[in-house]
Amino acid sequence: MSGLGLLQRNPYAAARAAAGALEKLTDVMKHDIAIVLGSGWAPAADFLGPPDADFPVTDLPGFLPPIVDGHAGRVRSVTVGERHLLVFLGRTHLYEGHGVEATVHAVRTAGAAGCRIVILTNGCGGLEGWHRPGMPVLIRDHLNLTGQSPLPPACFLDQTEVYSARLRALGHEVEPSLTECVYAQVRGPQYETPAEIGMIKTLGGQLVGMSTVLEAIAAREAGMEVLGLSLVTNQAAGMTGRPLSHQEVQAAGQAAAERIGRLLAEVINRL
Ligand code: 8IG
Repeated sequence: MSGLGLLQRNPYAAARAAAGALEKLTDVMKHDIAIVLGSGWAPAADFLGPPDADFPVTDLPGFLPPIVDGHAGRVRSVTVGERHLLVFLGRTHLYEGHGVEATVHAVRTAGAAGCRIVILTNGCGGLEGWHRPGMPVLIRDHLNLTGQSPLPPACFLDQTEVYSARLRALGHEVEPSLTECVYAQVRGPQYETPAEIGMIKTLGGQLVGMSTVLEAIAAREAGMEVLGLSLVTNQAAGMTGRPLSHQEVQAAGQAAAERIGRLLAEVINRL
């Protein structure tokens, strides 16, 4: 199904249309918690429980097929106790060039489907000396370095607590060793130069990646509570003396799959 014209003309109507299609495909009238699984996190989906429905995201109007990752581009509906989870395996990135509306369509669809909580996950580079590949980190706050916004003109959204303190506290309960960091979203698709990493550090960024921030803004606009979870898959450019490798990034995700899958499942159990 396409629906890409509507997405550009009226992204909120497009989200309602996608939520309508989701209801038909899943037979679930209202979902409760949305989870977006980014780089390295897709294998964690299996720890959330067996899906009641599992289909390509392109079965929903307004969604694009994935351009990276074999595993990605699917949607699951998973029932855990009384709650219906809406799980997106993979996401549309800003660097794909389809615009901000396409990058936040999953979050807006989740809001239109009834979700009041969204868990945004990603793989990222770590800027702190103590960051190691395979380390999960809670997002405390963000830097929007994309120069873009998903919001309509003159929508002066409050951003004093984008990443819910309540949900971060639950994360600490589940895993006391979790730290909190500031995540910076850049457009990509190129990784940073060492000079750009120096700039981001000076600005207060501790994690760098190509997702999450615009989605978190759209989620707050929709009134959802946001939990941000990053998986450090590599040390940021210039920190190791070696170039960044996409293979290394994927290997870190594979190695951490069980740990971060259990972490996600435990957090969801406490929501
Ligand atoms: I995974 O080091 C992953 N995504 N911008 N920089 C940026 N994005 C990333 C990185 C990184 N690692």
